[in-house]
Amino acid sequence: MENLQKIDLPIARSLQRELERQRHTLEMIPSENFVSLAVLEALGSVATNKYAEGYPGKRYYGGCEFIDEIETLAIERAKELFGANYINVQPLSGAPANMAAYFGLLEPGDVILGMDLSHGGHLTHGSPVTFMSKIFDFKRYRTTTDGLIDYTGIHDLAVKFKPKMILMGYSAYSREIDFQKIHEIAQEVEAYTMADIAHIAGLIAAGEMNNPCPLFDIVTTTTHKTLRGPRGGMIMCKDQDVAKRINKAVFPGLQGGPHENNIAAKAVAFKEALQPEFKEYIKQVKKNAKVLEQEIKKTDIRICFGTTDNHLLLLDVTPKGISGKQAEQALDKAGITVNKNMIPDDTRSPMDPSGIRIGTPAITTRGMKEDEMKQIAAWIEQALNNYDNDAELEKIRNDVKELTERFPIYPELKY
Ligand code: DSN
Repeated sequence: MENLQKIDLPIARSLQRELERQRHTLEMIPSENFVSLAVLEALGSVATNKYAEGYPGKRYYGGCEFIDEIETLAIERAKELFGANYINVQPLSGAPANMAAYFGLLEPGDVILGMDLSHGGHLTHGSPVTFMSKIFDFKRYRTTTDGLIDYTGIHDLAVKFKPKMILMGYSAYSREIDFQKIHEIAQEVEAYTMADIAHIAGLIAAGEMNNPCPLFDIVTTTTHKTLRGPRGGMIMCKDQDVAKRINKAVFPGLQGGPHENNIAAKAVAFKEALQPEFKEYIKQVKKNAKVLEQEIKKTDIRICFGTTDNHLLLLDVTPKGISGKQAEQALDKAGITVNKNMIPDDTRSPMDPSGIRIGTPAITTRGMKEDEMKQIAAWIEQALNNYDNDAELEKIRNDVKELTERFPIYPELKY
């Protein structure tokens, strides 16, 4: 990266420090991952120079013949990966993808059923702090005390409010989803079905979780979490008329020129996800999450929703006498990166909630397996027990560093 060094040393230095941080800490935020060098190369490619408003074969700019090849490959590979009929790979990320879904199919004021934020829903699923909540009328459903999605509650809300859309898919929920049940409820009340599979897209692509694509009208996702691609979004549709409305909503409704370097990187990631090695990777992601669960169950930390069926765990750390923020800070000092998170019906604030969210996608990409998970769970327990003891946290940080050196990432890179 000599050019970067020559032109902009401060940025090169910050990038190098970020690279070192990624190398020497345990990245356990469940929505993060490490892309391959091939994905990075496509992201940093000349495709970033090209405007290509429109869709393959129907652009508003000349010179799009090779960009069309790239976008078409991304679409075809994603179709194969998810068994979806129609795909739009242009959304810039998950929130714009969800916005396009709402605007594509609904009118302002229409009712949408979405999961409550503290029960694992996403901000864009109707949190009152979002613009979308001012435009559409979100009714929020919850999980039961057993930690399962309250399907009966959803049915009751659907009959009562006659929503135009029922929305599944979560950011902090660790259980399997019964898409068939929701499909049936939606048919009864004549609502569109939408799934936001951002967190679990990689697990679905690998056949390790239920796939909504054959059943649901519309499926949105990001491409950078368990799917291990570049930061971006995507929308999948079952029927052509819905797909046409979605395409119009994405462009020209919400976005201008698509980021074609990003779309090239998505295509590369989809190709990688179609390989048998990716299925093995996802199986290990799940196994690792289970081992963490088994180890954490031996402590006084409470596992929300009872168990994990996917790549993440939502943990209530208040039995330790600390908040999620304190836990996040202590773990940061110990070299373990997580995020503070609300737990169901949290009585604390989002900036200082009761829980933390941990996940295995990134540490599994490094090659870590069951033995490392046992060690990591022990470090988490030790760090939370010593949240105010900097010397103890520093000791763990040194041990973490040693472990990460046995599982190197990006050895070829230097900024
Ligand atoms: N912000 C993402 C996450 O961390 O789960 C969801 O979009």
